[in-house]
Amino acid sequence: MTPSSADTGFVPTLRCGRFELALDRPLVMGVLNVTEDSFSDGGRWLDPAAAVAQARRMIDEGADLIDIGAESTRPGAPPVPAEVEAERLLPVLRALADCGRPLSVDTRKPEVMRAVLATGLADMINDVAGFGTADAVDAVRDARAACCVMHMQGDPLTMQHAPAYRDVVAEVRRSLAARASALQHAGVDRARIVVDPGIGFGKTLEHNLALIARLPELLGDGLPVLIGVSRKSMIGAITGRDVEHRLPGSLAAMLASVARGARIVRVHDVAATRDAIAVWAAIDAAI
Ligand code: HH2
Repeated sequence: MTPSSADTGFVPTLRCGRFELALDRPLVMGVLNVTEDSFSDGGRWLDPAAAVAQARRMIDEGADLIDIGAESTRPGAPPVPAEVEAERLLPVLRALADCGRPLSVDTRKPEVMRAVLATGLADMINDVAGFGTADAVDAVRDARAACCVMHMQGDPLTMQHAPAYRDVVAEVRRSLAARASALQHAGVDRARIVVDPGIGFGKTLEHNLALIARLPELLGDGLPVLIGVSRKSMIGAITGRDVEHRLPGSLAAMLASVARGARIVRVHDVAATRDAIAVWAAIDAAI
């Protein structure tokens, strides 16, 4: 069951750059990694023409948004210089200007945020570091883009060394609420903010499972929740499957999240995700 807006008090629409997104059904965000080394598809979409074709394929399959990233955040990933990141992102953004879907940019560097926002084509900034610096907040405050505030303990180089929490759900919730209020304090409209518990970012399998199982607690602050479980190592840990064979497990975790109130799901396999949500929604509507 999806908690209604009356139950949770969250904002039913998201202001997202050139778009206003109704959050009355789960939205599918297709992942486009313009990288050499992403954990599941590194190198496949590094060529701008291949990246644009993949984005258009995901749109044909029913993606509601496209999330474009040019730096892998898998555990241990080496940082990509800001200029390289921007050089990878800008041609793809420009080529997708007329694609009819909001374009999200997955970056944690304020200079990259500024470069993509200057084009007017970045409808969301997805910061896996959760806008934790004054510079990142400053980069987005006067824009129209939505802000996805993700929780990460540590940074990608070291985050999986020994993640530790007393109560992971309470701590993630508190941290996301604090970052969201810092953004609002700086002038970002609340209707531009989504939060994400950051599955796999400085978390053990048990932490990830608790965050999904207790996702309704994250809705308590009234902000829409985005979640990414697609192909992640938690799916591999449970099923024993390598990264190419994690779709069934990913769909199960995605549906468990949607059933607990997630409003945007970040996925690599758009068509399969749309089908799974359609079946879940049909059953949910029959109650
Ligand atoms: N996961 C990844 C990257 N960005 N952003 C948000 N908001 N939530 C997530 O769960 C999330 C994210 C990791 O997945 P992927 O982009 O496929 O891999 P890589 O970081 O190796 O490029």
